[in-house]
Amino acid sequence: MKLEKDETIFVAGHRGMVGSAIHQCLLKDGFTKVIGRSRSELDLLDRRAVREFFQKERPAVVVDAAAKVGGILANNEQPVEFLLQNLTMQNNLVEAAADFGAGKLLFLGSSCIYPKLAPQPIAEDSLLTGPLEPTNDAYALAKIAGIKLCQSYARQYGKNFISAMPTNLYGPHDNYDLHSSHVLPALIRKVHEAKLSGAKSIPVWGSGTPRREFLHTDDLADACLFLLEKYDQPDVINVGCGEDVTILELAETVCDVLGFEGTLEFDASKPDGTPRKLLDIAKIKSLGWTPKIPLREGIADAYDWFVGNQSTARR
Ligand code: GFB
Repeated sequence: MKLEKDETIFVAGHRGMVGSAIHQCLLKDGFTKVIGRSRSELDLLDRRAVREFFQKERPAVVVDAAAKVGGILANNEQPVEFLLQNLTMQNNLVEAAADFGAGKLLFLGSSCIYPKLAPQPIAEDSLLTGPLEPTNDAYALAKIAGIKLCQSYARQYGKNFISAMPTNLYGPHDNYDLHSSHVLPALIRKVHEAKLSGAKSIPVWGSGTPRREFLHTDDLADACLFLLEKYDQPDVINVGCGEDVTILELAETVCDVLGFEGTLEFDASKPDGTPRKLLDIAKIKSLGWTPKIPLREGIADAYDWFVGNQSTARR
C-alpha cells in the first residue's frame, strides 16, 4: 500500500525499544504525522480510552509495537501477566483500528510463536505445527492470538492487517534489568560492570549451547517501513538477520567488543529455553529487503546507548 507522507501513523509503544526505533525511522523517512502516546497518556489496557483515542485521532496506519516483553526468566515467572496484558492490549488496538477506519495495521509478533523443535531455519509455514517452548508459551500464545485476530479481520472484513515476526531484538532503549532482560543487554551490563569492578569473570545463564539470532532494532524498523509499503498479505512474514550464534559465541563477542578479558561462568541452574531459533528470511528477502547491521557493530551501538543513558535506562 502506498503511504502518503502526511498520513497519520500511530505507533503504539513508541517509548519502547522497538516502537522508538520505528517512530524515528518514520520521521527520518519524511512522514510528518507520526503520533505516539506514553503509558500515562493512554493506557492500552483500557478499552474505552483506546476507543476514545482512535475516535478522535483516526490514524490511517497503526503499528502495534506495544507489548509486555521480557527475557526467559520473566516469561517463565509471570505467564499470567504476559498472556493477559498482551491479549488485552492487542485486542483493544486491533479492534479500535478496525472500527475507526485504519487502512493498514502492522502487528508485531515474535519468533517464539513457532514450535520449540521447528525445522531450522524456521519458515513461516511452521506456525501451529507443534508444541511451543514452555518457558514462553504464554507470551507466544498471546502473539499467535494477535496474528489470528489480524487474519480474521482480513478474512471477514477485508482489512489490510499484516503480521511480522521479528527474531530476538536488541538496540537502544533496551531493558538492562538483569532479572527481566533478554540475554544481550544482560551480557552488556555484566561485562561493563565487571570491567569497572575488576572482576575476573561474568556469570552466563544456562549451558551456553542454545543458538539465537539477533537483529538490531534499526534493521527491524527499516523492515517495518518496507512491509507497510510493500506487503499487503495476511500471512505472517519473518524478519531476521539470517544468521545465528551460540550463547557462548555471543558472550565472547560481547567481551571482545567491550574489551573484557575475563572468563565466562555458566550457571546451569538457569533455563536454556529453546535449543535453536533461526528464522528463514527468504520471503522478505525475495520482496527486496535485506538486513544491514552486523552483530558486532550493533553491539557497539547498543553499548554506546547504555553508557550514555545509564541514569534513565531500565536496570
Ligand atoms: O534472551 P533470552 O532471555 O530469551 O535468553 P529467549 C536467551 C538465551 O540466553 C537463553 C541465555 O538460553 C538464556 O539462558 N542467557 C545467558 C541469558 N545469560 C543470560 C542472561 O544473563 N540473561 C538472559 N535473559 N539470558 C525469549 C522469550 O526467549 O525470546 C520471549 O522468553 C521472546 O518470549 C524473546 O520471544 C524474543 O530467546 O530464550
